[in-house]
Amino acid sequence: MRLRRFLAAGAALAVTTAAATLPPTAGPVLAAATPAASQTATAADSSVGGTIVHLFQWRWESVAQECADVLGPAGYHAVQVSPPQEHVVLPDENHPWWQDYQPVSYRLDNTRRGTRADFIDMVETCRDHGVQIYVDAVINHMTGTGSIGSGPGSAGGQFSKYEYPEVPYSDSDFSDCRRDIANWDDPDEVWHCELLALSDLRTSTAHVQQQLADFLNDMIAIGVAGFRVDAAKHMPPADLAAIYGMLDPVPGTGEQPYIFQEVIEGGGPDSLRPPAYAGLGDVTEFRYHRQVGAQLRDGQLSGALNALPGQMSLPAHQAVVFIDNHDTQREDPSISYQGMGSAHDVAQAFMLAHPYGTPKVMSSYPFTSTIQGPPSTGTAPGNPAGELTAATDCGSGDWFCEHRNPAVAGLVGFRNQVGDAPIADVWTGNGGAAAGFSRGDLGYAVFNRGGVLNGQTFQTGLPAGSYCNVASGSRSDGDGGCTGAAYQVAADGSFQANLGGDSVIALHRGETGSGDPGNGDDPEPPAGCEFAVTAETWWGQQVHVVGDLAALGGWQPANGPAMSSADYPIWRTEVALPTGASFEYKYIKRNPDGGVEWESGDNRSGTAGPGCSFQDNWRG
Ligand code: ARE
Ligand code: CA
Repeated sequence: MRLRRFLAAGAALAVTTAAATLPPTAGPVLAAATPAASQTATAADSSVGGTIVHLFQWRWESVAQECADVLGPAGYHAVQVSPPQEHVVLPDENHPWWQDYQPVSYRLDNTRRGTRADFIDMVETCRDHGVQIYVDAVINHMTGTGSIGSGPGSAGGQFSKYEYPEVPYSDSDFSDCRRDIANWDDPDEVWHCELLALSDLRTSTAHVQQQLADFLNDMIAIGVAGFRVDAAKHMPPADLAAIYGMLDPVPGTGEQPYIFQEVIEGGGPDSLRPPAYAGLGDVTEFRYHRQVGAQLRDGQLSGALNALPGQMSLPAHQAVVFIDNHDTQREDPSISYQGMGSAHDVAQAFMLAHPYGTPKVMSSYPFTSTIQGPPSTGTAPGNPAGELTAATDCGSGDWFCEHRNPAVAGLVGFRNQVGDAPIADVWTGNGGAAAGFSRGDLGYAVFNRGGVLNGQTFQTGLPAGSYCNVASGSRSDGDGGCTGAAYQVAADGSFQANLGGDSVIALHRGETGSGDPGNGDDPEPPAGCEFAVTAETWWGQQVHVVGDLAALGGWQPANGPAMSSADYPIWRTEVALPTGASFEYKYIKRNPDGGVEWESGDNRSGTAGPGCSFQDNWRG
């Protein structure tokens, strides 16, 4: 089934809004944007974009395959890909992922993710499957002072700091302030001094603007439909307006490219805050990660609901929201898939079901050091001498592929189905750890970050019928059935369910199907099993239970449910497991840097059933 998609209207609309606030140099932007804006004007209130997934560090051919196999069918709107231009190569640091953020030239010929031909094939394959490509555009700077001072870059280009003959840029194309930003409250420094010792482009000049526009237009001509503007906060809005004004419309759609800008809200003046950039395109809303993400992590679902939209810095139609991104999951692993396991799925599902902002799903790989490059077959991670492993092989453990998990992928379809229908029937329970809401009369979703809640009644706006739970891997399979659980909505719109720990139930009109709990099409309600282990830890360590069932992380340390230390030294959690299932498990201690300590000895074993409870002592 082809799912309904959103118009990517945010950028076009936002540019028009900028009319009043931009300096005169912004004239061309307006002129270019007016036709697109009028076509989409009716979308003003519903112009939040469709779901973006960040396939962090994936090879181009893996992205293409994923568009065909997973993203198109699931209803993802766009992929954010890692920077595609020639970059520095840092063998002495084992090729960290952040090589890509130090451009050497704007050639797409040879990055560790593939060739220009691979890139073109990706854009076309994804477009054929209804998925757009958004490029992470590094346009504030070139290379930094650090482990490498000169070329060649990944495509063989020569360079030294402030000299990039391939573009070409020379010394005068860089800002005069040749030192790190010291005063982060001073716009002049933030815009014109160096971020992380990276050579800062003089983005106010016609020459630099032309090189940047040529780079972006080269990708637009290939079919790239949008950009994440890296470090946008480090460029004056007027410079960005001039560059955006030089961009071509996207072939095929004729619309201006979708733009969202990375502006991390800090303590500085208004000119450095997200609203100052929102007139030019959408903006990353870091409060979502910091506040809503933290509340979802901490099981405060009602708090997360209450924060939206009032505690955000941007209106919904200008905000790009995310639970974590590639930077935050390294700086603050407590809100990331690696740190939270299945709880992160619940958090991303909540983001997708809620109408605030354009959601960006994170898809990442496990790491033990924050600079570690992507998985490769070489001796060092990300070593371009070895091929990056195929990211589509999600079962290998090299890549998390959290965007494929049913609670995430299923909720992308939910979001497409409910469109801009308003929130209604808000319910909170489980001491605030669970919350649910309707989206008009088109869908209903409920999220639980607390323990098992049996026999709960939920009020929806849905018509009576049998609905598949799209968050548990269930989809209409063409013959009118659900492949997994189904729930029966009564004539008054209510349904009854047992809510597992860290679980999501999402029902919508697009995925109805026969079968209800007990009709044979549906498994028995899950059993809430208690795990308790006495384990001494040092501050910062976190105990998880890991086992061979999916709900126990499938033996992947990063996916095993986290345990609570409220009764330290006894760590506890309750996990919903399939009734009757026999399983094996162990406890692990996870260190803040991602390192894992397994307990010794054989695997433990158990069977899930009513009242199941496992009391253990850590085996050191
Ligand atoms: C690396 C080394 C540096 C070295 C540099 C040059 O780590 O020590 O000086 O190379 O040799 C990424 C990595 C960096 C890496 C860089 C270049 O994260 O570690 O540097 O690539 O290879 C600010 C900016 C924001 C920026 C963050 C990181 O405002 O734009 O800092 N985020 C983007 C990307 C990053 C990327 C870059 C920019 C550079 O998402 O992945 O860096 O292209 C407060 C402030 C924020 C500030 C934040 C810093 O919240 O309000 O404005 O963000 O602190 O944490
Ligand atoms: Ca700058």
